[in-house]
Amino acid sequence: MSTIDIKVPNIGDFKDVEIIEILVKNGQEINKGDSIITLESDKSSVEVPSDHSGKISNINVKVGDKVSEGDLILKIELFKKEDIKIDNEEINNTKKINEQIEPLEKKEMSANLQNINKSDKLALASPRVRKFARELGADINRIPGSEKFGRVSEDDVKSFVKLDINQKQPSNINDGNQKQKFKIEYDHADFGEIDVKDIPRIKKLAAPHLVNSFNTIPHVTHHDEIDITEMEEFRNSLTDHYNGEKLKITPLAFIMKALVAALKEFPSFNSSIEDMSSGKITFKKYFHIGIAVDTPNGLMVPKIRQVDKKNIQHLSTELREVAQKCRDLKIDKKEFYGGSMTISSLGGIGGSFFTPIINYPEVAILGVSKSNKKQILYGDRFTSRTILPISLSYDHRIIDGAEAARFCNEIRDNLGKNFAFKLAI
Ligand code: CAO
Repeated sequence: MSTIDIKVPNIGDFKDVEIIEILVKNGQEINKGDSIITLESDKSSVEVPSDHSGKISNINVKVGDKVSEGDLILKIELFKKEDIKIDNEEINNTKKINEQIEPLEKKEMSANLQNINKSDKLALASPRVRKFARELGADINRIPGSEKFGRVSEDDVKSFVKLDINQKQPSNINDGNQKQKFKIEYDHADFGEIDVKDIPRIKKLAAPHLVNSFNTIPHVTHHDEIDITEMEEFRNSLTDHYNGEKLKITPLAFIMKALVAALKEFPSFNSSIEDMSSGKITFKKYFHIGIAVDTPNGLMVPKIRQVDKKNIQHLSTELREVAQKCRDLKIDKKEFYGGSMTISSLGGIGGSFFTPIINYPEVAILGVSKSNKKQILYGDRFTSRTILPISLSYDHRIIDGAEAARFCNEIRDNLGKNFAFKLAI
């Protein structure tokens, strides 16, 4: 079986442009002309088609990579001649069937929604329609296409979004599309010079998730202060066994460990609720902690896996590497899924206390602010201690205030009086 390279063709002005979608998977069979990736420049986006039919054997690029003409996209194993014949017959049959089908009625679309949600099919759609769906926060692969070969049109996107909102959201809840509801009655430019820019893509993608979390979960935020004097003395005393140099370990590694020890005592914080009406809650037995990472493209929340099984130094190094991957847009999408609870740390920047938004469908998030030295009454005299402000936002549907306060006490003890014991686990 012969293998062939599929490279970026000559596509006009598109040089060193970002890949925003990979439309195929390893092992997938594709036909000549099928779209394989979407590129997006500052001005527009374009789908790159395959110039051969065959089975994909190796995808050489990932979302976020920048490519130009001639760069290798993927390799495909060419079909044998008989396969091509069968393939063409199938296409002809599909064509005939599709030509007879009327565009789907709304009712049918609603029923199909359920099936399509479960499948992992990749949608056929033009770059303009894909962009439109992205702007509305809709996953194009979940939208039933009413055109030939199931191609998704702009009207399909509109119907899907309307149905999705009607099915999932009570009518009195803000769907994030406030533009029509609260249109301002003046123009900013009337008051001085202004500059209107595009909202970065990652912020646009995150927006519906934040709005959904804020609107769905009744948040309460519990603030506390933790005395981490001994923890900080210990952290600053750590040296490399081999060269005797000071180890650079982030306080966040200790906080992750303390959080996981608390999650073991309070399993309801390591749970997820996707749909309250189902009456079900999922308890997770793993400890993958999400860390909010500030990047030039917007906030990302990758997971640090199996925090319970890793030591402080390992966690610190892994966190640094994962944060860098996010900033370089080299992180795989699946690293954003499957978390226990999230930590949002502004400790390296500043401030004391904030109200973090829960990373839906998780049920709590720990906000960490900058530790400071404070004079406090310690025993019977004032002394200087290092104090860490924390802010725990929790889902009040499932967690009561008293439980949240106890959970914070547990974190406090794990970073304070119990910390040597807990870290040894
Ligand atoms: N108190 C005091 N100092 C702290 C601290 C804290 N709580 N946490 C970290 N620091 C110190 C670190 O020790 C480091 O000091 P040195 O340079 O002297 O070693 C410095 O602050 C910088 O830390 P950092 O922020 O670069 O690294 P980190 O490991 O602490 O955090 C990460 C990593 C990815 C969480 C961070 O870089 C980041 O992106 N933070 C922003 C997250 C965010 O935006 N959250 C808000 C989301 S809205 O909910």
